Formats: sequence, C-alpha cells, structure tokens
Amino acid sequence: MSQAYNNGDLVKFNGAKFIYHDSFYGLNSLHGLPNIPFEEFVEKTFQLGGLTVNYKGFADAKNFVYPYLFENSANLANMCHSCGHIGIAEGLGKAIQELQLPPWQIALSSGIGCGGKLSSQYKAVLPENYAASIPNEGAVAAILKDAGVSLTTVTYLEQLLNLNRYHVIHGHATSHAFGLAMTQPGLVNIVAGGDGDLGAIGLPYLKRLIQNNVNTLVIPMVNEVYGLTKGQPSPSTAKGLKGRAMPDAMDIMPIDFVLETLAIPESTYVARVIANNRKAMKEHFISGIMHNGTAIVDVLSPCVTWNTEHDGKYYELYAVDVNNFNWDDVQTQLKELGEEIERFQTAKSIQEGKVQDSKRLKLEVETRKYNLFHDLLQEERIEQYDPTNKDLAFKVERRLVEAGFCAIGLIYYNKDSVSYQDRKGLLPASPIGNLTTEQLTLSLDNLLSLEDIM
Ligand SMILES: Cc1ncc(C[n+]2csc(CCOP(=O)(O)OP(=O)(O)O)c2C)c(N)n1
Ligand code: SF4
Ligand SMILES: [Mg+2]
Repeated sequence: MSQAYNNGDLVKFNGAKFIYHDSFYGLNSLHGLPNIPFEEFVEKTFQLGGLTVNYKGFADAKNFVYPYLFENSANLANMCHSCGHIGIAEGLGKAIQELQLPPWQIALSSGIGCGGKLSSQYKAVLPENYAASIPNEGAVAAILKDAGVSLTTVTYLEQLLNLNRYHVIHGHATSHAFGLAMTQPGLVNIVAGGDGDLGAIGLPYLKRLIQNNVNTLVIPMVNEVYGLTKGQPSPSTAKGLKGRAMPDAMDIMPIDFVLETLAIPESTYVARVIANNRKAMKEHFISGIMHNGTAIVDVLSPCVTWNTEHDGKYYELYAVDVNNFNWDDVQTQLKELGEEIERFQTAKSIQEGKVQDSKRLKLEVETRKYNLFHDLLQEERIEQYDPTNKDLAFKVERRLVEAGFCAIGLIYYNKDSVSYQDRKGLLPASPIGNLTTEQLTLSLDNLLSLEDIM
C-alpha cells in the first residue's frame, strides 16, 4: 500500500490532528496494525439543517480497524433494558466508525451516573489468533515483560485498540477534557454525562469549556432525573413533572442545555436529538466531532425506570424540529389542524364514546405548537428559521421551553468558529510510537519518586 504521508507530516483527519510516523501508523509498526488507508478514502458529505458536513471515509461500508471494536456495545451496557443511554452509546459508536477515526486518537471522558457509564460501553476485541499475526509479537512481549506488566500481548493490544476512556469524578468530565485539549490538542475530545452530572455540579465547568470553545463534542444525556441514585429530580426536570421517586411535582422551569449554551457569547454550536432516532444521532455526533470548537449535542434520553411519563413518544410529540418545521405556511397549517379537530370531534366513533385520547392529544399539541409559532413569526418578523442566528435561536427555544416544548435539530452553529486549540496555536504532541520504552514505562524508580512528593 503506497504511503500517503511522510514521517513528521501533520495529518488533519476528520477532526483529529496527529504527526505521522510509520513506527506507529506504518506497516512495520510495533503492533502490526493495518496502516491507515488514507488513499482509499473518498470525500463524504451530508446536509444537517442547512449545514454541509464534509468528512472522509470509505465509499462502501467497510471499516479500517473497527472490525475488532465495539463488539455489541449494547450487551456490555449494565443499564436497564430500553434505556435511552444505550441508544446514545450505539449512535456514538456508529459515528466514530463512520469517521474511521483511529481509536487511539479519541478521548472519551464521562462523569458519574448511568450516563457516566458511557465510557465503559466500548470494548476492543481481537481475534483469538491475532497475536500470532503480529510481526513484532516477540518484541512487544519482551517490552511488557521488562516493564513488569503481566498482560498478554493480545490484552495489551486490546487496550491500545480501545478508545482512550476516562470515567471522571462527578461533574468534572469537562474539566478533564479541557486538560486533555491542552496537553494532547490533536485528540478528538468527547464528553458525555447525565443531566445531573453536566447540569448541576458540572454546569460551571461545562460553561467554561464552551466559553473557551475547546474542540470537544459534549453530549448531555437528558432524562430529567438522577437515574443512578434512584430517581431524584435533576436540573432538567420539566415544570409539572413528578417522577416515580419525587415527593412533589417540579414547580420551577428546567435548566435547559440549549438555552445555557446560547446564553454564552462565545458559544458556537448547539443541537438536540431524541435518543430513539439513531440516524439523526449518528449524523449529529459526526457533525459535532467535525465542528472546530465546543459542540453541544443534547440528547433527550428516556429513563424507562424513574421517569415513565416522559418516554420517547412524549419527546417526539413535544419536540419541534426547527430545521424541518413548516415555517412557510403556519396559517394554512392552523386552518387544516382546526378542520381536522372538527372532523375528529364529529366522528361517529367519538360520538359513540370511543374517545381516542392519543389522537386528540396529538391534534391539540400540534395546534398549540402552530399557535405559538404564529405569534412568534409575527413578533419577530421572520419567515424562516436560521440556525446561524443566535438571537433568534435563543428566542425560539425560550418560547418553546416556557410552553412545555423544546427545539430539536441543528439549533445554532457558527461556521467561522475557531477552537481554543487553534486560537492558542496548539499542535499535536508526538504519537506514542515515537516515544522510547523508558518514556512509556512507569518504572519503580518513577513510582518511588512520586512517594516523595505526595
Ligand atoms: C461529588 C458527588 N456528588 C454526588 C454523587 C452522587 N451521584 C452519583 S450519580 C449522581 C447523579 C446521576 O444523575 P445524572 O447525572 O442525571 O445521570 P443519570 O444517572 O440520570 O444518567 C449523583 C448525584 C457523586 N457520585 N459524587
Ligand atoms: S435507571 Fe434510568 S437512566 Fe439508569 S439505566 Fe435505568 S433507565 Fe437508564
Ligand atoms: Mg439524568
């Protein structure tokens, strides 16, 4: 396979930046991984709310290192069956695979909570006979032995082949990601956490990350409860919601990650999806990774155990897809809805007492939605939603939240965003393959010297 890069070249690839060196990426690398087939990649593209997302990947469905990865992440899950968070784990896995990002270029930090378990959801699994096919198997084994590491080569490589995953203390995954951005600025930085984790104890650190526009995809996993600690209200709990373990219904408005993000002058990207929609999640995660700055992709992720009121269907009903909403003809929509309600109310089955509650509710909710937009369009004198207009995005989301709705889709982006890393001129550090064995090994001497300073 011909080499697309020379040693020392700066490679910019699908949101990651690294220095190419064939001791790590090449065919004779220590671990014998396949070389990254840059020359086989083609330009790929899709549209998201008016934004064109460009990246590189295989034309067909094949994968580069990932056949060994993510062995059925849903089975690893340690979460309740049908929890929205499992869908998020799958959606993120699919986005990473589609981008063909080498796993060692990815850093996934998550906090504490059911959502915080996201960093445990990926597992690299090598074929049984893999060690025998590694050109330098003997050398790897010798290094491990010298270092006193009692891992088999396969286990060692499984760890190397997994994502860099960090299960960080409650609320601080964003601070951790900020540190990573400073020390390893070329990594693809991903943070995931529950709405309690990122929206209560972690909110100030999240805001600081956004303010600095640190190149990170942040995924708040919003289920409106503290799932792991058995159903207490979270900062995102909707006004009026009373979960199974709550003594009273919530009587204040929720903290809303979209509003929080839009309120920060330096924010550059915010989107929202529903965990049931796997295709949308994958696309939003890809777009968030490709964005050069902090991208917040809020996911409405039903907790099927503690918040049974707000399930996937509820979110679908009360969410407004701002990119695909029929903004042109709100009047006509309202007229048609009115006619449909009238037809529905005079229908024979209804008169006979067979009330179809879900149909009635849907029509009523749709009418409320269109009434709200009717007023908003007139007040703001706008004709279309524009995801590059931050003030408009804020007004729309605020009005929606006050009325018990919320926006989904690509809500706001700044296409000229400059990340913290670029602003500070930070370049990627040397790849691990360039480091000496001594640099890679935490020796007994090093450990003892740590004792002196602790
Ligand atoms: C410093 C600290 N405070 C409190 C806790 C207890 N705690 C563990 S998880 C959690 C909140 C979980 O809710 P959320 O972040 O919304 O995640 P979910 O489980 O809903 O996905 C709390 C308060 C903790 N682990 N550490
Ligand atoms: S308690 Fe809720 S959030 Fe936690 S795993 Fe179960 S369904 Fe998911
Ligand atoms: Mg939660």
